[in-house]
Amino acid sequence: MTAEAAPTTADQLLQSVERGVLTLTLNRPHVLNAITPALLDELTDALHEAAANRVVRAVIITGAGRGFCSGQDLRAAVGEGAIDVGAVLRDHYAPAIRAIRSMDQPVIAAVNGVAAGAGFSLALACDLRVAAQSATFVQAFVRIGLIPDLASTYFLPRLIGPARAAELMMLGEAIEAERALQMGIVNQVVADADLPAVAAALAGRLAAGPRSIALIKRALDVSAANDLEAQLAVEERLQTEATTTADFVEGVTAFLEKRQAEFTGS
Ligand code: T3D
Repeated sequence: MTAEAAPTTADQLLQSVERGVLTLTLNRPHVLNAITPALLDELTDALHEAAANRVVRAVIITGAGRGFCSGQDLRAAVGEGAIDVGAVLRDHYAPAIRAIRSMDQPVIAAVNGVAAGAGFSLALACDLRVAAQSATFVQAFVRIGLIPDLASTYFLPRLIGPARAAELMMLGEAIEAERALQMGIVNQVVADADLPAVAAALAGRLAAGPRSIALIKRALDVSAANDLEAQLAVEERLQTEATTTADFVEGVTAFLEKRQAEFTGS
């Protein structure tokens, strides 16, 4: 298959595991990795499998070719005729977002090119975002008369504030990776050629980290909806859990022995 040929449904999501890092590559490069219900179902299944796999300690989501993800496949959407969009979102798209947020392992979006519409949302649902210099971000929904979905209206205002979120969503203008960095949408911008290695190194660091990374993810996820008292209670519960882990014992022991800790994620 050439890089631009339409992949069969069997290879629209590529998977590889190396040193505890699962890389999931959206593989529909001929449409800049536009998503379909079938692709999102595969992504959700892969994330659920990873969540239950102790070998996988971090996940990278990226795109094949020059795009990260151009959002809903508009050709497929039109071709399907009178589709029940609500059902598609509920049954095929929302589960992928829930899978990312509910799994213990941290998920990194390695944004290799344009992230448009639901592709932007997908990146926002991840824990960390690393972008290639040439990547662009566009809340494309309004351009075609839609509202942002796949939880963009949840994640983006929390990440950058309601005013900036409204600007991006209502105007639908593309922003460059550097602007996304300034706004706090991405954690890091790197040279295009360096993106795979930088994302792999970051994921590798997380994969070698302690069990408490999963607990930090849980604490951060609930913090936006909690008041101070509720969040103090969450910390009390999760910190108690952290102190029961083998990694806590290893972390303290390594400190006292003046050596590098070797965490197992347990
Ligand atoms: O229906 C529902 O379920 C509701 C849910 C909606 C969620 C959404 O995500 S709505 C938003 C959908 N996405 C968009 O509106 C973005 C559409 N794409 C673009 O605006 C542009 O393609 C980009 C800004 C992303 C990139 O522009 P550019 O100039 O770099 O590339 P291009 O030439 O426009 O695209 C390259 C090819 O990919 C082209 O195909 P061709 O002409 O070479 O055969 C283009 O048609 C195709 N492509 C890009 N995006 C999509 C797409 N094909 C289908 N669906 C797409 N989303």
